[in-house]
Amino acid sequence: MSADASALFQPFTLGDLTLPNRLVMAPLTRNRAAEGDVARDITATYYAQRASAGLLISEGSQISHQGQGYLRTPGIYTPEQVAHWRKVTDAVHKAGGRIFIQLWHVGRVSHTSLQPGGGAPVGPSPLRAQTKTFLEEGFAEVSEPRALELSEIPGILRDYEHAARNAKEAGFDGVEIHAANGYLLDQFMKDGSNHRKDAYGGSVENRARLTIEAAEAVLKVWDKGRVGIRLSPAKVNDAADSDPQALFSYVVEKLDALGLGYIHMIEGATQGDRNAVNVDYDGLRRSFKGAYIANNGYSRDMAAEAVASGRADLVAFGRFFLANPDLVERFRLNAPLNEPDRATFYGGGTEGYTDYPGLEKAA
Ligand code: 8OZ
Repeated sequence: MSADASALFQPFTLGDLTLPNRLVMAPLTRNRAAEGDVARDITATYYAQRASAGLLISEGSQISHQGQGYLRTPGIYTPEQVAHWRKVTDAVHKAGGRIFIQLWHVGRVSHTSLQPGGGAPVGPSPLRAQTKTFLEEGFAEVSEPRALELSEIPGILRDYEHAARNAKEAGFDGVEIHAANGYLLDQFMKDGSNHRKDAYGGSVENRARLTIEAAEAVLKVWDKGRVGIRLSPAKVNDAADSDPQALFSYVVEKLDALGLGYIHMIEGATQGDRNAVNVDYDGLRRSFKGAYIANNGYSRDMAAEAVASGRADLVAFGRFFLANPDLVERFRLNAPLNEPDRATFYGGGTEGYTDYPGLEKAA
């Protein structure tokens, strides 16, 4: 017998939005954008199929050409990208859903072939990430980055603001700032990847500065209830911090002072061990007055327990939503789930994207 999961189907008030249930679709990179890094029509279908989620969070979408690190990820910095995203948000709204866009700058996790003018990717320090990216030829080592000049930082903040404005024009319901998983903002926050000696390096306050300023840039455009942020205190690749508890206690306190709508917490190692690093997530949650979205390896019953006990307001699911467009209904019925097909996660077309069957078809 499974646990009572009724807590997952109670509505939740996020700022001025009413979410019909506690299930969030996590941001998922799918590498299916068309020429110009615009969302395709199949992407509108894909998100609309999943519109019964309490909230959809889009795949990471680069805020600038420089912010791109993988082939065929969508952008949110050109008029064409805005126009194509508009088709996605219209389809989701028509299907009764709500969708936030995830604003992404990869920082050093990129390749010269994806960068403007074939230049080096940028990061806090000239330290190469121990990770791979995805190019036309398949997986490849990321390129050696160069350290951002202090004088370049205002331009990056303008890119966040510009992308946030575009997101509004594209019809999104809000934005999520990607400050997790070893990308630009996470690289600045963690002392393993940030060796700077200026106002953006050294102390916790300095390392957190870019993340807080990016949030402030987005808040020039959006009401605070419509802005969330994704964090991953645990080690991801080599963007690790020597004291994640101290770092993220400070970061969450500052985000709380800004009044953001939610923090979206990857508990433990991304796509890995939930207990990878000893971080007091409950403590971080308690120091934040907005909503708490829990993520990473939750089952239906774990999610129900987390929401019923008040440990989380919402729970985000990646692979379950990827493979089950009607995940909400399946959880309600405690029905079996489709298995995600790893071979079609990154790149391709409709296969493994819009062709996962709903319950009645599967039956
Ligand atoms: C998988 C492949 C490429 C990018 C993340 C945006 O980890 C990603 C990502 C995941 O946040």
